Amino acid sequence: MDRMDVTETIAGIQLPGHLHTAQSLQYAQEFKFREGDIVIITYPKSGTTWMQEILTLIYSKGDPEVATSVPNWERAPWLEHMYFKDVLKEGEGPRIITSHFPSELLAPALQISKAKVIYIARNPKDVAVSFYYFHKMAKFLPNFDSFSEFLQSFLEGKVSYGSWFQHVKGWHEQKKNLDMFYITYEELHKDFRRSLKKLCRFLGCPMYSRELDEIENHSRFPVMSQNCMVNYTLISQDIMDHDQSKFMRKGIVGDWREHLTEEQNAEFDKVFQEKMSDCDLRFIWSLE
Ligand code: PPS
Repeated sequence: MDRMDVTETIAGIQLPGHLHTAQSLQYAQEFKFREGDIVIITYPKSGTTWMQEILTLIYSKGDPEVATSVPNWERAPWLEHMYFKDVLKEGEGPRIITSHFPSELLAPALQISKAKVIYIARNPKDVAVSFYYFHKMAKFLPNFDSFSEFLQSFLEGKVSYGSWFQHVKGWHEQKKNLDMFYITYEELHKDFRRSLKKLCRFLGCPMYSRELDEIENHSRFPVMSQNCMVNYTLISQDIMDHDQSKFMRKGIVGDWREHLTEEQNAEFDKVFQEKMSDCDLRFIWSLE
């Protein structure tokens, strides 16, 4: 059977069978993290690829050689993907592992390890817009007839990878139990240099100013969007159709303003307030 048409389910969350199998999900749940591992955790479309690139560049001291010659899914593979076992590198430097799993599936294993966790959150209105376009281009995700239909499912948590609200709240609660660096996509935008320095301190990686310059330069959106090792143009058109939408689409904060109607925005705010009332996280909705 074509895995493009298969959906896997774990903990009530649906995941594309093109990337996940029952075995890969089992393997991910049993995975033993170890001291030195760095785990990037995100809800999709929150800045995963950006962070994969930043980490690659931190460990190469700003040299773009690896970032421009090895695909991101090999440098920082997704724990739950079916190819994970085969590509996880055992060599110099830390193992960099990525995951979209919610906290209930991964936090227990991380708590008994000394792995470092980097969680990136993005304001959910921009996540919804980015995810909608990703559904249009990624042929392994379900079709939605309109943005409004997608938005409804997103707010109800009835999309692939589950509820944004549960993901963000669940991981935020784990801050106290894990060696975690929590950052938002918007903070990276607002003050990249400051965010980068904080991240380097968390990782225990001192950097010279010229190395920070190189990292900043090579992880800028215009540079990354031309890098075929991160822009997914290496993937065939029948799996990711870049004519529908680019993977590196806009890379901005506040694009939701171009997409949500006043009614949709009011409905979003209502659901956000209800679901986040027990959480003190604050999001940046626009940089203007
Ligand atoms: S995925 O599919 O979960 O791995 O996607 P993810 O990488 O988390 O998110 C993709 C969005 O991140 C944007 N992006 C960036 N923004 C700013 N700067 C840089 N360097 C950058 N790299 C990726 C990418 O464009 C997607 O956002 P949208 O809003 O769709 O443009």
